[in-house]
Amino acid sequence: MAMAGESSGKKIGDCDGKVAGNRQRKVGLIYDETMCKHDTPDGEDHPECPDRIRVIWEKLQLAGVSQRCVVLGSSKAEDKHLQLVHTKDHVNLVKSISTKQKDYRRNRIASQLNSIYLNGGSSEAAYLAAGSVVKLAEKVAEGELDCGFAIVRPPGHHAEADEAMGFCLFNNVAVAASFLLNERPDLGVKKILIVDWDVHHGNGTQKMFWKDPRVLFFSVHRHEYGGFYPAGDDGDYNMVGEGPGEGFNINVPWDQGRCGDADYLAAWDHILIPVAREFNPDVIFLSAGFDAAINDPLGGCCVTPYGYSVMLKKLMEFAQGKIVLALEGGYNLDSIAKSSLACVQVLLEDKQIQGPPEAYPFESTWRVIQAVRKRLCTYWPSLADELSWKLINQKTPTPIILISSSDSETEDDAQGLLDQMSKLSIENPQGTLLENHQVEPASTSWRADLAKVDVWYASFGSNMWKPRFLCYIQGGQVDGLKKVCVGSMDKSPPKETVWETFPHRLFFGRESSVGWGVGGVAFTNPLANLIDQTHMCLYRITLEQFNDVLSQENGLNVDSDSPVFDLAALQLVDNKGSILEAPLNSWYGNVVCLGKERDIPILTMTCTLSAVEKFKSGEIPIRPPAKAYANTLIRGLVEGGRLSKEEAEAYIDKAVSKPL
Ligand code: Q9C
Ligand code: ZN
Repeated sequence: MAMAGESSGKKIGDCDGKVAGNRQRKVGLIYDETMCKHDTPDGEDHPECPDRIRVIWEKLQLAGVSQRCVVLGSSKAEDKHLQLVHTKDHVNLVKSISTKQKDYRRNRIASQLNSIYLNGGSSEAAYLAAGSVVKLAEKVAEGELDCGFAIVRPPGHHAEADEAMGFCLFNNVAVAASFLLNERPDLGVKKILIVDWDVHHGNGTQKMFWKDPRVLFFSVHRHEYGGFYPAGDDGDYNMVGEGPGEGFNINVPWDQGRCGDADYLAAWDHILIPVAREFNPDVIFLSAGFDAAINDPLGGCCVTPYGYSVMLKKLMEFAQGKIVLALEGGYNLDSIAKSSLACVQVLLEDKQIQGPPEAYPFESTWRVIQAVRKRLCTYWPSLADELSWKLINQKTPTPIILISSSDSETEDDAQGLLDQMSKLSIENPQGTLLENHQVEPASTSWRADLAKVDVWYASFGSNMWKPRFLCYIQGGQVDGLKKVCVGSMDKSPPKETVWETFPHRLFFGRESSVGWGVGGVAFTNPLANLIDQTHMCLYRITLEQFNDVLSQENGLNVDSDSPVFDLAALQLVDNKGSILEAPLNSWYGNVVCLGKERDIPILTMTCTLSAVEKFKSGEIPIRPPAKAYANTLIRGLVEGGRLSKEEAEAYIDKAVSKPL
């Protein structure tokens, strides 16, 4: 098209004297300290903090790259531009925040929103964030700049037409994309690709362009079957758009939280890049959150600055390199500064930075990529071919984080399980091959380390009865249980016991168990839901003790050289909604973090999601609990003061009779 063929940057003139075609690209940067005024009203710490944009700006200056860019002042968005994607009410609400005289009025508004704080600086920052992306986009579309990076906050991609959420007030990128399409038709921008690599799904952007074929929205994010923020089905790969927009919405939903460069680049090479080639955008927006970066406290993924630079480089092949980056999330200050620098160096076409050694995607990554390709291949023929067997065999086996069980012993042959585990090689995302039993040198020091960390062990089965749980700590046997426990190495009792209710489904299944005889044992659906409520008894114990409980439940020895569930595993699940699926056939191959209680993670153990499917299909039987087992649960609920005897019996009956 006409605009796209014109050379860019002619209005500003060559800044470094290189001839056109081989000249230094004009890279715009927008940063404004005013956006730091948006902060928590009470000075409380929050991951979405003012320093996020400061550290990025400082990094670019220290590295000497901002000096090679065109630095622009920020601009406030105009209401009519905001209203291209937001309702009038929403714009007015955000505007009104600064006029409120008192924090409590703002706090009231914020408390009705999902993951939002507000202070006196919030309105101005939100207007500047959106307006700055508009300004940068306009200059890039005009050709005054080649590309650019708007270092803005608050972020935008969760903000919906009529709703602020997920730290986002206005949807900065959506406002700017809509501005180009609707307010500046003279610039000839007819097709826009929005790439969202923030670790969270860009729900707001998706909805705003759901039926719009002019905007191809691509989001890659942690999804975990709807368990990761923003929870639900919106980020599913089946969400492809509607009406004229059908096929113009692409989600790549990771089902686990350890993805790194290899996984992201596989999504690029086998989904995004072929589609971008077919779509042939006039301009690209990048919702550049850096919370999939290695060491991000919310993301849990491990994309390196090198990974980001390669992903960006690949996008610059399209739209004549007209690409507008807008900061979204990213909460490790060091990681976001380094990742941002790597990206600006790509925009400047500096020499490619060095990366870590070649690694392979996870097996689950190939599964997701294949599902996405299949769902979208009618709209994008370049996705139609089956990926070659050779390609998808280049994979990292899913690391076995733990083999856990719930409150009842697993029926799997524990030694057989151990044998299988010892044969497996585990590769980490960086590609270093680790032999399973050499992951950690044989050591007894793990006990000392893990003894320093407390967790809440949330029991929903027989362990709710304290004497039964204490068997796992102090050793021994209780009524109805057909075996003796050895106890934990550290025999100190739980420091605290509290009861809580969680939105998960309790059910009973399997034919019989060694410990309790004929009848099912308790499981809880790893996924939360809005209807069900499961009572759980939380014991505050050390991570060392938690390991010993796990081992005993699995029939393993407690004097192992290495922990089953170590600090790294804790870090991986330390995020509400995280699920670790053990790829083996154990009954309770899944540890789920249910959230936190006074900043201490709450862990429970249950079956995998695939087992839930088998319970549903009848492949694994649903069975009422053995009598002795049910009595133990009831005693737990009654003696713990949680329910009356009648209530406890009714609670178990309901879990037994209600279909899954
Ligand atoms: N249970 C961005 O990265 N987490 N937003 C809230 C509540 C909110 C992230 C957890 C995460 C929002 C732009
Ligand atoms: Zn995010």
